[in-house]
Amino acid sequence: MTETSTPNVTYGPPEGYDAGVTRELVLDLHRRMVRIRLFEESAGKLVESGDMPGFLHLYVGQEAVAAGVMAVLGDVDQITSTHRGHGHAIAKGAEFRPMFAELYGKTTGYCKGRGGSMHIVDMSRGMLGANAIVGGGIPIAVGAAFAAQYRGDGSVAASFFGDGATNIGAFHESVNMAAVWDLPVIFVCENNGYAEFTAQGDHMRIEDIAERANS
Ligand SMILES: Cc1ncc(C[n+]2csc(CCOP(=O)(O)OP(=O)(O)O)c2C)c(N)n1
Ligand SMILES: [Mg+2]
Repeated sequence: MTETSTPNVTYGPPEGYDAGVTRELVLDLHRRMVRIRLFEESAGKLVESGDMPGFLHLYVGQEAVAAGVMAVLGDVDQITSTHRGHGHAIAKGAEFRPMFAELYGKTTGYCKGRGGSMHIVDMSRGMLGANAIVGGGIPIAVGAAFAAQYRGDGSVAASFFGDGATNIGAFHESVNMAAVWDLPVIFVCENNGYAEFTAQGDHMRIEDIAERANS
């Protein structure tokens, strides 16, 4: 019989390292991620079974991005999202019931059932909207950041978008205007390596997409 032994691995940061990450923050991040995963798995099964009408772009696997950003934003801060927007709404605090109602096209949904999966808005929490138009949320976030700067209330806007969206003209116009006007906007590129069915290497010539924000 072969003997197996558990390697002596120590988990966690090295001794003396303090990233300022508290137990409360870790639990908060975990809760946001688990809420997204639970929602997405349920929604996915409901569409597969034919119970829920329409089509969904799920956020499974990207939960940490929304959780990490939203954990440091408040209700006063605003976000714009993508066609894959359930996770952003949930991480910003959206409730499951009106989310599901929206996916079912019911009047009790966030947009009274008229928006559906790709247009969920929750203004009370600063979720300005998912967006079926790739890159469509980016200039909207710049507008929200301009409004925040004009009000002078110290709030920020964050825009989530995919690698593919950085090939859209509005992305380049938005980052340029935000830079020129020093706007309080955070651009969050969720690079999952694909724009629909096209691998990153086939739809752009650079590897590090952050380079696009340099100028
Ligand atoms: C302006 C526009 N062009 C094309 C499409 C079709 N489309 C839907 S999703 C998608 C790919 C988007 O890729 P990416 O931004 O990387 O987001 P991901 O789906 O990977 O999260 C495309 C081209 C669209 N919805 N809007
Ligand atoms: Mg992508």
